[in-house]
Amino acid sequence: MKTKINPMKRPKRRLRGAKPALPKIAALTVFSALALPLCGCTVFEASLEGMLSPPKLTKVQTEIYNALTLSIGEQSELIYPRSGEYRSPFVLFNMDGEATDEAIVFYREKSPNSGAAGGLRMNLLDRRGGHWVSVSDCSLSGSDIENVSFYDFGSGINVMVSSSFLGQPENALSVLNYSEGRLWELYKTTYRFMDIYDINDDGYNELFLVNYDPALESHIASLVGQSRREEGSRFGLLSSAALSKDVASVQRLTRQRINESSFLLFLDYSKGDNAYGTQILSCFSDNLVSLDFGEGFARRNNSNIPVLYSTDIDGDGIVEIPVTYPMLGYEGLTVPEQMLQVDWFVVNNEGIFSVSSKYSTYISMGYEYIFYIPVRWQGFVTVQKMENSTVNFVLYDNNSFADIMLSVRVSEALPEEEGWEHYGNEDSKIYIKKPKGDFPMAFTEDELKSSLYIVPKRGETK
Ligand SMILES: [Ca+2]
Ligand SMILES: [Ca+2]
Ligand SMILES: [Ca+2]
Repeated sequence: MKTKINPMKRPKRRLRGAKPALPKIAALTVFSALALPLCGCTVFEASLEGMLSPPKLTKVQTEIYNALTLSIGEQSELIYPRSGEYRSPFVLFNMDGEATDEAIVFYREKSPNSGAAGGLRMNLLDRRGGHWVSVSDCSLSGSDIENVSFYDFGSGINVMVSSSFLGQPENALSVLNYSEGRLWELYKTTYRFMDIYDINDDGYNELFLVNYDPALESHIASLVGQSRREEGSRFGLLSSAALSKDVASVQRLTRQRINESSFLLFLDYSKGDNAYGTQILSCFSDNLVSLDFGEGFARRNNSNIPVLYSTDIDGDGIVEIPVTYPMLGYEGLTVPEQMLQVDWFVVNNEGIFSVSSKYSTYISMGYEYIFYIPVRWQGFVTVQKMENSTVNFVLYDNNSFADIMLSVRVSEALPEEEGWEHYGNEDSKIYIKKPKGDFPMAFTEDELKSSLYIVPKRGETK
């Protein structure tokens, strides 16, 4: 359910809990090495791994730690952010107009008076007269720091701190800046999905957040950023919109530019129970509006098809939205048994928004290729799954598989059986086999080239 902050434009998702337990042990070890009055047994509670390679604080970290304990005392535990670029309890970053770095330290109060709250806090230290001095301290929601990042949203550097609550789908977010010698909290919220992206192409990122509103029984999307509407620019909520009621969790955000100030946002989501959909929002002058297209672009997933997202599959700047249907002849089977056809829809923008189907395709299991089903095959040809990552495109006649039109195989080497030809460039793992003889539905070479598209490996361009 939970999605982490994406430091830059496109997601680099991290699995929750992927970080091993080492950092916490390390935190205790750091603490016990510096906090002398602790009883000796703490050291022996550390794992063997921790004892063999005790984390050493650098000179700067030691100076910062000493300045921190001067300010808050020693009854605290350093907290390691669980994901992202900054994984140390000591984060150094230049946050203001003055040229040297400031330090942020995350810690948890150990005082018995800290009550039911998580006791998470952050302390900001700056250099004064050649020494580190604690200048600001604030509490944070949640029980663990998930991610720390720095962004300029249009009015100087802000620090974003995400934290999680044990066993809850929400994360907390605080956006703060450091000016006039203290920390200011500019914005605070909870969220279930977040993406950070320059949604309106003004050169600065915005936050796109989704959270669940129990009163409305609906997920709400929010756009948060630097407002430039009035003379006094301000960081905060720009607009929000309720999403379709069947949103259970958000998977991914994709954007399409319409013109200078208008954009379409495609929010792929799970409805639960192996059903997926896409919510489209328009964003005009930073105003989010949910668009309703009735069916909601329903799709299923099974072991015969990769997970599909809204994406610009043909590189023309227009986002295509996937919708799945059982292939001819698979309608009566259960979803796990079905071969699925994927139709891709686009939004037409002619005064009012409407949608239309652009392509019908078969997508290979590992997303190695997209087969664009030619119009003259539609309604007549279906797909038969064979062994060795092979599928046959076959005529479907009288409720049964008939003539094979084309076979496509994904293979590291040329298949041993006769008739297979390599298809595509030299890196391609695609082999094809065409039927012998003349069929009315057979492909010409040109038709084949425009139908069978090899998906570039990651890192390659189209
Ligand atoms: Ca500075
Ligand atoms: Ca922007
Ligand atoms: Ca496209």
